[in-house]
Amino acid sequence: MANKSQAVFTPIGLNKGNNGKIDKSVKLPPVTKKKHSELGLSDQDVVNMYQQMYLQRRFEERAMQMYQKGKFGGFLHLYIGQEAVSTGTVFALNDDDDIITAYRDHGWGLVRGISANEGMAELFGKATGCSKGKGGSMHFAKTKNHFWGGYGIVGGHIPIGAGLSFANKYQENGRISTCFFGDGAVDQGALHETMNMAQLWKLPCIFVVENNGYSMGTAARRHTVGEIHERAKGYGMKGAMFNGMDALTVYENMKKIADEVRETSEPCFVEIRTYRYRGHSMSDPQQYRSKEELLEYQKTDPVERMKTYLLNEKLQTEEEILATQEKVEEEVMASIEFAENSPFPEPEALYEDMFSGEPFFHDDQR
Ligand SMILES: Cc1ncc(C[n+]2csc(CCOP(=O)(O)OP(=O)(O)O)c2C)c(N)n1
Ligand SMILES: [Mg+2]
Repeated sequence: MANKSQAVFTPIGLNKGNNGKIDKSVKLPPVTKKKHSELGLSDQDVVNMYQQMYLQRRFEERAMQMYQKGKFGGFLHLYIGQEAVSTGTVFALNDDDDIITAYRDHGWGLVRGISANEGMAELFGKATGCSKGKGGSMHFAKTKNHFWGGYGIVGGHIPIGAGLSFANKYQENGRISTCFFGDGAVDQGALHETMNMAQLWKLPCIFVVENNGYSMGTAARRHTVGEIHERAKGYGMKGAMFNGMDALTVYENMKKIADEVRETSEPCFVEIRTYRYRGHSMSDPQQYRSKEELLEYQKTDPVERMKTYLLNEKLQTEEEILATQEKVEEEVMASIEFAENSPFPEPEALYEDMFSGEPFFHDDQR
């Protein structure tokens, strides 16, 4: 029998009591050195990217306040810190490429065309929301814009992401699908079953792990073995890993990968390293990480970085940036008023949107 003193236990991993050393939960690789023009982005594209990221940030900061004021309940998982991933990706994809994600979905919805009004009303559970007030924070969706929404079961939507690319391949429409999920989903059986099938059937799908360092209160290095992006090898699948705190880096890599997946009709498995600044959800006291760690990552803030880029490259002046910020602020404040003044769904709405056609069983069962 092994000597008790040799037994190795998982460290508690609080990043506390380690002589002030900051043990980062995810190591960020370097960002791109290329300028936007070298990446094929216009000056206006970069201005738009900043505006989008700032909208995602302010929308969620206000949503958090509204939640704290008790304006709405349920779950609220904030994407703050991860905005470069959604923004860089959406600018890299075609507008009709499919996107599906997990429950941390507000940023994705906004950048894929859900208005601040539709988003805020959804949080408030109002009929004018993007999911008619029946989805809430975790279920933003706008299928018209090929945004298939947020899903609450960890890893549960991964087969659906592959299903979307199966449909695209079957219809030979030239579209690809992208399926985003957290580091907490990489060890779910659904991921492995899906990756096996996707590689076997050569589905044009990009599987993307947004590794934000934590799955609820458990650091990635404590819940998963090895390097996440290396899982691709087990399926003979192409893989990549890059920095997700810089929208230009995300754009550069996602554009290259999307072009290749479209061209070859073969899947790819990608790990994007990022960081969430807020707790897992609103009820998280964040005992599992130190303030110092959070501050370290905030130094690489994606929204601030883009603002600095605009200024350094002389794409906009301080005044112009301020004007953008004010415009966004008005949009977000107006969305709160819109949400408050909108009606709740009628009780009958419970029976709507359950089936793609008319429900057939009501009459049959009488
Ligand atoms: C199948 C399943 N198990 C457990 C949960 C509870 N749960 C909700 S979120 C979460 C953590 C997921 O973390 P990650 O995938 O890293 O996403 P993140 O919250 O970091 O965006 C867990 C375990 C769930 N929703 N579904
Ligand atoms: Mg995570």
